[in-house]
Amino acid sequence: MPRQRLSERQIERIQKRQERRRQHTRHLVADADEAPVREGLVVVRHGARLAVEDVDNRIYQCLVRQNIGHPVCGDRVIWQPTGTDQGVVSALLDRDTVLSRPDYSGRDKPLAANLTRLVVLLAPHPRPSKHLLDQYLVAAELMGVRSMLLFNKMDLLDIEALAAFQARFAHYRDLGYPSVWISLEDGRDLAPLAHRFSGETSILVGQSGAGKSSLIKVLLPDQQVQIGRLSEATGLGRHTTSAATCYRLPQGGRLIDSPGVRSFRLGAIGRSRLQLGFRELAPLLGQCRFNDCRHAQEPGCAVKQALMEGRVHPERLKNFQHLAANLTAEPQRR
Ligand SMILES: Nc1nc2c(ncn2[C@@H]2O[C@H](COP(=O)(O)OP(=O)(O)O)[C@@H](O)[C@H]2O)c(=O)[nH]1
Ligand SMILES: [Mg+2]
Ligand SMILES: [Zn+2]
Repeated sequence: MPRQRLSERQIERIQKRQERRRQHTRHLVADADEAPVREGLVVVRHGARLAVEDVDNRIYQCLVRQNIGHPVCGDRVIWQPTGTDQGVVSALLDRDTVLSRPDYSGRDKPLAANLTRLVVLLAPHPRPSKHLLDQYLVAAELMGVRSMLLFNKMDLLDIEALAAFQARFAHYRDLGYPSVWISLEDGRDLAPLAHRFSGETSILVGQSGAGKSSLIKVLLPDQQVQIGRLSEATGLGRHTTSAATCYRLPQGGRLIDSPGVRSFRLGAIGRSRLQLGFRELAPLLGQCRFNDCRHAQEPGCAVKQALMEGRVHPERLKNFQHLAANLTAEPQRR
């Protein structure tokens, strides 16, 4: 914030500009009242503006009516055209799923909607963080979306290192998380991969440098065309797609690149919800002798029992405990 006081003339100028903007929006919204309503898909959100894809595949730059919520990439909306390439969004349709994360003030902010699959990218470099991996998996479990682990850059490992790396993550496959090992560099095992994405709306998440953008490039031969179409529609430059962006796959289905999810963390969930997000711990919820069992030293702990019997992997329990210790305050029960 600048310390300097604004002069009266400056204030007047700013007010005039704001009024012009309001008039402009009112004008657009009034025009929209005449036009027939249509359904569309939000491809990307830039500030207050949305790029909306119509049923005829055209992209429209849309403003959003007030008080309809916060449409994001992947949302289905009702909108009306106001010009050749412009429109106004008047309603946000119900979401099947939504991935959110807390903003700077701790409030949940939606990132992408109507996902059917969460794809976590991992690679030998950057060093994988299993805390981050488990947070993604918890988020997916809690929103009811299937997830998948995609291990990239296998070209960097020799046979022994590959075996060791696979062993480190074997318990995820045992938990039922599909795990796929690829190299975008040498094109290893890519063909069956494209198949897995067809008909799904998948979001790519993972540490920066794991290969998300590289994967998008490989799976979308016309990515540059799609980006061009988008930047035209949004009026923004070609390389400004820093928000979650929904691409169309040639074989059907959608792929969402999510630069913003790099620093993902779970929102204000309570301990029980966190436990429900660990699929092997979920059935043990309420099974301990004490209601408020922390699964530490308590007698009659179902989780410790499962750990001893090998039904729970020690590393997953460690990550659970770590995440549980760092939870924000338990939200009020409804
Ligand atoms: N050796 C190797 N490098 C890769 C592979 N896939 C991607 N990279 C490189 O890893 C770096 C980060 O990739 P990028 O797609 O930008 O990662 P993002 O941050 O997740 O989007 C780039 O320099 C890529 O060329 C791979 O399979 N093998
Ligand atoms: Mg990237
Ligand atoms: Zn317990």
